[in-house]
Amino acid sequence: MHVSSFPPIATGSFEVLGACPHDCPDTCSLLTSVRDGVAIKVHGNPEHTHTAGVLCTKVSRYTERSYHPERILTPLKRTGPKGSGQFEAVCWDAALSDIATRLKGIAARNPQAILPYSYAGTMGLVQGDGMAARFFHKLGASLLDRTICSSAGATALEYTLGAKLGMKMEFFAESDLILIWGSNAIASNLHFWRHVQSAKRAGAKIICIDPRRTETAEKCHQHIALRPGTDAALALAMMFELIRNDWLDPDYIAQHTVGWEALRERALQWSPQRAAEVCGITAAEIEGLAREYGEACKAGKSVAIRLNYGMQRTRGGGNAVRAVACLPALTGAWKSRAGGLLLSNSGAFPTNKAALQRPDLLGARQPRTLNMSAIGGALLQTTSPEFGPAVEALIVYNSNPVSVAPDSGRVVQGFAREELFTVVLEHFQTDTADYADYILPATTQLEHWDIHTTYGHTDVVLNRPAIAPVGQARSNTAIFRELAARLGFTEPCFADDDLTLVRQAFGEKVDFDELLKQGFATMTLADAPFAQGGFPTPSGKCEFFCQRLVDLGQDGLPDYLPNYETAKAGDIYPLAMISPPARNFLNSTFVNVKSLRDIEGEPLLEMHADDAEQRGVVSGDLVRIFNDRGSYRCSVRVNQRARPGVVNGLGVWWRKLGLDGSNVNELTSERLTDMGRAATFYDCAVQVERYTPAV
Ligand SMILES: Nc1nc2c(c(=O)[nH]1)N[C@H]1C(S)=C(S)[C@@H](COP(=O)(O)OP(=O)(O)OC[C@H]3O[C@@H](n4cnc5c(=O)[nH]c(N)nc54)[C@H](O)[C@@H]3O)O[C@H]1N2
Ligand SMILES: Nc1nc2c(c(=O)[nH]1)N[C@H]1C(S)=C(S)[C@@H](COP(=O)(O)OP(=O)(O)OC[C@H]3O[C@@H](n4cnc5c(=O)[nH]c(N)nc54)[C@H](O)[C@@H]3O)O[C@H]1N2
Ligand SMILES: [Mo]
Repeated sequence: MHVSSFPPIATGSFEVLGACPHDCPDTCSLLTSVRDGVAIKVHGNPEHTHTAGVLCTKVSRYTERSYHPERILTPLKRTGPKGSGQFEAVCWDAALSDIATRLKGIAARNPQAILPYSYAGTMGLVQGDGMAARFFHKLGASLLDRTICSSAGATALEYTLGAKLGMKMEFFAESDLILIWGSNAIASNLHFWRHVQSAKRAGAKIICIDPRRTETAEKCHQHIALRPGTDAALALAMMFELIRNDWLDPDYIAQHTVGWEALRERALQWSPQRAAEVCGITAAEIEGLAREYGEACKAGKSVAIRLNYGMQRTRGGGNAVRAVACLPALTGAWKSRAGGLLLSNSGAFPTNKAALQRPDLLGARQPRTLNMSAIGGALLQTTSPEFGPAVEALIVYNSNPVSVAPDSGRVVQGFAREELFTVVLEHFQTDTADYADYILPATTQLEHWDIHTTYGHTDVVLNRPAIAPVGQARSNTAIFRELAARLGFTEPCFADDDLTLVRQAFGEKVDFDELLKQGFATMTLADAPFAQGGFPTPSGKCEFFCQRLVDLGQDGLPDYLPNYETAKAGDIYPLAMISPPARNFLNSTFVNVKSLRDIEGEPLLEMHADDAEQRGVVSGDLVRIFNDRGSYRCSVRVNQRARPGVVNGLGVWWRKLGLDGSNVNELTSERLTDMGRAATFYDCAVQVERYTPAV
């Protein structure tokens, strides 16, 4: 039985329906078993088709995280130097009053000197940017460009298909051929993998395209281990082969696409031999891949591509996504519901962001926008006419930038500025919280209301609180409501409670009674969204050629853009480093949960035997990875997961739980992608040497 109540019931045993809050395409429907006010266990909801009663290892430990002995239980005020992690407990009233006074003083001079910093600690629309956005809009604070994860690919998809839309995840079970491209589904999209297994059992062929031989790659029929950042070259060479072998769908191209002649000309410059050089694979691999793809499409089979965000974290990430997203239109793969492509379906949700976030509270003001992927640089800027005022106050929630943002040497330097006033809303004393002037204890998903869209399946999922807040924790919304009151914001929207916010997220567009009853509501979306064309672009077609890009001074056609940092033998930094997710962490979340950290062991670099031999290192050795930005010490594992010339530094450890107080982002750069102004985490050249401790 699912009990709905707030505040949560303190006696008896029952199950509460919720939503997994994490940044993951799966957005599971959760059931929390509660006994006498204590959450005993979270399970996957068996009645939710996409969750199918199964949770990943991480989230099945959610109660361990919520009741963690190091959970922050009271507001904390800094007593030592920034970064030292020394704090004393203070009462809520003192903390909020002091914060309000500080913000008021800065806002009176220039509110743009205040910067909110948040990302996807929770994907909830309410604890994410419900009340917080209202608060910062009313204040007139700087806006944050949320680019740290997906904006290159998302922008590319919008330019090509018109929206973040694609195949439904469940139809991959019916596909005859699946390309898993830049995704480690077993680690980061587990519920999708189920559908791949069904397809495989029914005879489908599965091919993985990924520089790393991931747990997913090794379970596919074929793995193409290209160099990072070379996907556009591969896709263009596939087009070359599709053209040469007449595996195209001329009717679909004629009716539903724009720019075919120009794309054809571009693709014909990309022979498999040329692309093979760039990608570091053989021409035969490319020809074989194109043949599998082209012949299956030509034979009317269902041919699907699962893209994930792994392939858009390099300089040319946007162009790469555009190149791949052209393939299903060239072959007419969209005509089957089990064919086409899926990067994200987040465009399917009729979220009323304006009602939640109230940008109208800005009035006529147009604050500047600062890019979260270059936060180190932004914090180190002084006041200037181009930049505007130096950042004087930083309010961080749902994010751990000192761990996850690139070039952490600069990020740390920025956070360490003595005169910067920093408030961090957190569950734990993260690397970021160590630099706060105030840490405010936030509730976890078990303790607050929220409502979720997803970027995998197409259901809205509701989260009810299962237990009362732990310690003195308050929800993000409650904290921003309190601050709004103290700053004298009197608009009625600052009094909206969480359930009101939950309802505002979709208004009448979602049946709220259905949500309350079953915990989720399914969006209506065509099964084969582009079978008859109908792309939501300005032309109504799939835009191989995109005039909007030309208007921005960019190439209108997808092209291969080499990485900023192309590592070659003989260079000072001859290895390309990627830093994909560790399976048992969720970005930097869960790194402090001991049972999960024990599975990961220690910070790890995977290296190919050839590269290891040249450096005289063997598995288990400590190594120093370095480039001009910094250095990071970790343990090396010499294995087949790494291809020659590429090392895999699995992410994203807390700096203070690593071996030398740093993590992999010590090495990554603040440079941005071609589209979407996104981070280029996987465009990073390094050198590796055996670490010998000084005696
Ligand atoms: N367990 C776990 N699950 C997660 C996360 C996590 O940290 N841990 N993160 C979540 C988040 S924030 C996101 S955004 C999503 C998606 O998260 P993603 O970061 O897209 O994660 P993956 O699906 O692992 O895909 C990354 C894959 O891309 C590969 N890759 C790296 N560079 C390239 C390249 O240039 N080309 C190609 N073809 N492949 C490349 C990597 O080796 C890796 O296997 O997953 C979410 N799920
Ligand atoms: N090198 C490298 N760096 C990466 C990546 C990579 O692949 N390689 N991946 C990048 C990607 S894809 C992403 S999305 C970013 C993710 O970056 P972030 O969104 O910063 O993600 P997390 O590291 O999970 O940190 C989220 C924090 O929010 C807190 N939190 C969770 N729920 C709540 C809440 O309700 N209230 C408050 N106040 N806090 C809450 C958690 O305790 C946690 O510390 O990292 C990026 N960084
Ligand atoms: Mo992400």
